[in-house]
Amino acid sequence: MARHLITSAIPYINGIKHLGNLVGSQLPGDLYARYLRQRGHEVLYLCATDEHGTPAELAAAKAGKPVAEYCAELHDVQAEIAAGFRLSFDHFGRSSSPQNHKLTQAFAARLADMGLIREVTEEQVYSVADGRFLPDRYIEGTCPNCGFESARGDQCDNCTKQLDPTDLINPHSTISGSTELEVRETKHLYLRQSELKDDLAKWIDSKKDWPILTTSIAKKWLNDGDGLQDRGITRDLDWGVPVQKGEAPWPGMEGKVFYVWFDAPIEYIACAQEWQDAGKGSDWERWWRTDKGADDVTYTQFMGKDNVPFHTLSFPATILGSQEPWKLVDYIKSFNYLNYDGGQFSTSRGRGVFMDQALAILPADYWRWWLLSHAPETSDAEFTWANFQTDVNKDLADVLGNFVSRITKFCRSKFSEAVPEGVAYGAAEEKLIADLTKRIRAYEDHMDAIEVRKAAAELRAIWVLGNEYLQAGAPWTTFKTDPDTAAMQVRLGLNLIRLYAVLSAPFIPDAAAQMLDAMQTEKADWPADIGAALQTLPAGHAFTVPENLFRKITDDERDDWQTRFAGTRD
Ligand code: B3M
Ligand code: ZN
Repeated sequence: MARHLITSAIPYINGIKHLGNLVGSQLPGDLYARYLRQRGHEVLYLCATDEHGTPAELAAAKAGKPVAEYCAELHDVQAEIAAGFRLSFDHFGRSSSPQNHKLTQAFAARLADMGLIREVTEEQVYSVADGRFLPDRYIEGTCPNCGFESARGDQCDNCTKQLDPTDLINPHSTISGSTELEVRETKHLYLRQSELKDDLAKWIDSKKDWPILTTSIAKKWLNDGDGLQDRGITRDLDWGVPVQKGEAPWPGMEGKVFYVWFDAPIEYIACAQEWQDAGKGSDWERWWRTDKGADDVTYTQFMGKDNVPFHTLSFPATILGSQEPWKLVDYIKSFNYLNYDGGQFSTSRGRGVFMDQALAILPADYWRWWLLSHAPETSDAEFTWANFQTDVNKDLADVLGNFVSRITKFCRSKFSEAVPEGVAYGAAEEKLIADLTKRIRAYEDHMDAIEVRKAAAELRAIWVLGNEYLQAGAPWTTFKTDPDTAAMQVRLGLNLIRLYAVLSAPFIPDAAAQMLDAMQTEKADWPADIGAALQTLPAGHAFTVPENLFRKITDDERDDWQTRFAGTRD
């Protein structure tokens, strides 16, 4: 029994995430958490909404709501959708929580005490009418490059040129529309990451087992120099964690907040406090403080590749710089991108399938299975409706669903809705048990190594073994001449359904629960001895025939969905 802390990158609050976001962080985190719990480990699986920063403010403004209200609402929306996908977070927190405010301010104070924060005076655009400094994207004007009239202070959306606010022609504030803008001096806090470069390099070098995707990004940023420049950790925004030195004011920093990427990873820790404060657990420090027992914890993070620099360099810099006994991550599982039908998912253009839409058209398991079995691990992957239809129909309906339905229906019609006895398992069954054992051990190895696609392929192969056994044993034929052997084959098949439920639960939890339910058993312990596992349901044990475990996706549905999700949501 080991203890596992697991976090998935915390999704931005500004809207519902698409399937590409889901498969790169939350879904594989959930897969791993479910698997480890089933194996008997103690797991704390945390996620939250990432609620600060300009995107949150902008989205709230667009929705015409105060930002706090907007975030509270969207948090609940995201929590409900996560539940719909059966994401088994022990807590789904909020980076805007009081716990995170306090902890973020405490980290900043500590880093300042360690001499790792310096104050930098910068020039920034100030809006007299709004009475505030404006972040780059709150300034719009005409692009000096292409003449586009709504170019933002950081970039022109028309010609993609990176801009400085002072490059814009006729700049104005997007808050008030005012053109009364001045360049004024303002102070910001910088985290002296460069001081920590050697410590970080040593730490990253010690991680021999990390995925290449993770270490290659980490090392690129570490060695290019870019990644480890001192980093501004404050912003001129209203919404965020107010810049304070712990509980004390920070002179000169009035009205500023911490940069969203400073407080967001700290939420991984604060989330454990929220979990405890919500009455869901106790002793959060046991998970996070190496002086309070977290030495025994294995900590695994899940994220898309764009988040890797922040988790391999920035957040570890916060932790290492504090010289306090916080738990550092042990393993970072990162993912490439999932593309959508010949292009990219696009939140702004509503291109692709978003989490709420996915659940509205099919149950969570269909998505979970397809997404996980096509997880973009070694390269980017692509979602196409044709592939989704083919694979879901084949794997879930033809292979797993068909196996369950054939055995249960055959038993009901030829015997009864109870496990028949028949003869003892013979040579064919021993062979099947040996094949299953080999594959199940390989499946465990892939799951332990978080090789998601390989694990899915192995699970599929485990399902196929059952169908091959049935095909070869053909109980419907055997029954005519040797009903006792047919009965034994069916007994094995029914036990195999139970075993499949146990093994498949991390991928398709609802179908697995339905299968266990149909087999009228709660015996779901992970199989040690496969032969013994296939004797779990004794002769006479009652079961029911599960209705519609999986249905097939029709060609009409496929075509309809393809058109429906091609773009421009709303
Ligand atoms: N919210 C980016 C993202 O959702 C960011 C992750 C924060 S993890 C601390 O991709
Ligand atoms: Zn332009």
